[in-house]
Amino acid sequence: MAVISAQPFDFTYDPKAIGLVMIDFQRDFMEPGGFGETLGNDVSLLRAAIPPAQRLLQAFRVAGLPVIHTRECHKPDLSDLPEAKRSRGNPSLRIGDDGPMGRILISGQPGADIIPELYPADGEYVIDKPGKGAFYATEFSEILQGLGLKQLIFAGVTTEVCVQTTMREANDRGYDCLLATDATESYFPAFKASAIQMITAQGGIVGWAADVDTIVGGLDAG
Ligand code: TIU
Repeated sequence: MAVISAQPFDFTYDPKAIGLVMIDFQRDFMEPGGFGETLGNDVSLLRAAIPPAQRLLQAFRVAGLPVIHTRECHKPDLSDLPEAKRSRGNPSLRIGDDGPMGRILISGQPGADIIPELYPADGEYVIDKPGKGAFYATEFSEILQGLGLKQLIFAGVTTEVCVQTTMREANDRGYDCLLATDATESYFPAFKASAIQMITAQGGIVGWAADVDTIVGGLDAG
């Protein structure tokens, strides 16, 4: 077993059973004109996560370790979009409406794709998910089992929504989950800080947290 120094204590992992999960680094959340902005958010806040996420992704690629990307999006016919999700709140454009990057949060549209800075490489997994969590109504669980993974490193947006939801789902399924604190961002800095505290409190009730340089250093040593 190898070790990454983390909060609330060292994260121990099997170098043959660790994978990187990149949550929803999509244009719809990260760029103007997409879903995030229609909800009233300043999407520029998320961009700080890009350089650390690039370093983390590169480290996994160099090490030849598995990478799984997710995208929150819906089928063009909206058959996987609950009315409760479409009608929630008061966005300027709803899911499925036409926007400057194509239809909002719809599979195959430019806005639903991953930003060029973090675009998946050949051989990496890409999962389209209709919910906030990556396990609901997807093949994520089967992919993790097929790869034999036991420990997961998480990056992505937004910290307290899709990242935290997926970490909680993974934790309940028996995975050790480590959040890369500078490779995740929220539209609400206070929520990001609180999410990290919630995850690591009570002896790591949901998981662990460490910054990218520490994680990459731990991978190199492992
Ligand atoms: N709105 C918000 O903060 N997030 C989402 O709707 N989805 C994800 O976090 N991916």
